[in-house]
Amino acid sequence: MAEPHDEQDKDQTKLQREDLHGIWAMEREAQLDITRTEQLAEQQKLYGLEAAASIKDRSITLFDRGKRAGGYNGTFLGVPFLEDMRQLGGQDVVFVGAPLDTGTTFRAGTRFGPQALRQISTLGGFYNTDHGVILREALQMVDAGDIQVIPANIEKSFDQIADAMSYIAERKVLPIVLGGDHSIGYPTIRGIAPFIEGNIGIIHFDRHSDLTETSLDERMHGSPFFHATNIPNAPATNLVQIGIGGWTGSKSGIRVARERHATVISIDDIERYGIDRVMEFALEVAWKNAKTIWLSFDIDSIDPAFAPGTGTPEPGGLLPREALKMIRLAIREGIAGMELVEVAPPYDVSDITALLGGRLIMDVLATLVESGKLGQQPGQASGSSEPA
Ligand SMILES: [Mn+2]
Repeated sequence: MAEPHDEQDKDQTKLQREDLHGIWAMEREAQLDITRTEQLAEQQKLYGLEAAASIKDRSITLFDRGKRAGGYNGTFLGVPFLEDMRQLGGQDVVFVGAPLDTGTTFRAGTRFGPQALRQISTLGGFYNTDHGVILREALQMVDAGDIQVIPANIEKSFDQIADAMSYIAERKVLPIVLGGDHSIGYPTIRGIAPFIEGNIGIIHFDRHSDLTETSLDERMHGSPFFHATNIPNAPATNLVQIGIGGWTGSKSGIRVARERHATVISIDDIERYGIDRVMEFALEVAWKNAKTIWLSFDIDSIDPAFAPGTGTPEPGGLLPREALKMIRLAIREGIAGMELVEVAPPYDVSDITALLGGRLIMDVLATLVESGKLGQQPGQASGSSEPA
């Protein structure tokens, strides 16, 4: 076969099919060696685990173990990347990305949320003066990389996320889910619910109620809690929604909240009664006859002046200091896990939204250590004789 760049290129004779470089490339494709690629794919299938039953292409894994595994920018806080998911178990915390924005109805971009959270998370260290905690000492943490979502199909993505969450719940490691739009709030709870012996209370920070059955004919990011509270052990009576209000919410969601007897706490309530009283009330509702709590934190619950990098910004939200104080109170009795959703890097400025999101996660972990709900408290490991 003639090389395409031979002297004969310059001839003015009629072109033949085999003169084309494109035709040469087609022939060449059949000769390419793919031994290493196939070996790697086999290893990725083992390490990434089997995909959900609804996924037809069985080369797809549950956890992404391809070239984007672990995010483009390293792991959350720089903790070890757990490449082989069969090794999950015995750790205190697993960070896992759900890079989905198929559930957004207007401004997409949250598929880049996990990597933005990971990248900026390494700005700080593991030590925090306010909590008096060194996270690396107190907790065994790994980053599982991202769940393999199916961007063209939200229901298959839900199946993947639910299966991944079940896998983590079964191994009793606390999941910290890096979103992703808020549609993931349904499959995360669906995945862990079967492993909770009793009811799950949901503490949900948001400017939007996210209780609409469908948007644009699908279960989107305004729908997670309609479907999550249909799960028998996640009743709406244990759902507390904090920060709801403004012009971007949905009327039908508020109707569902009323019909199902969910609890809605507005920004005005927080202003009027103060953070301590409101959170005491929220905990009472969320924990009533419940075994544990799921924390679902939408970054748009914080005012867009501080968190502009999000799909549905709504002016008048929480101040960062209020939010940090509120989540510390929200989780002091422990949690089954949390998700931090709706960080959309394309709209962010100086990474401040991702920074705040990561900071909320770190404060959750430090609070769990501080309150003795997770890991080792300072002094425990070394057998220090400080007074109890
Ligand atoms: Mn929201």
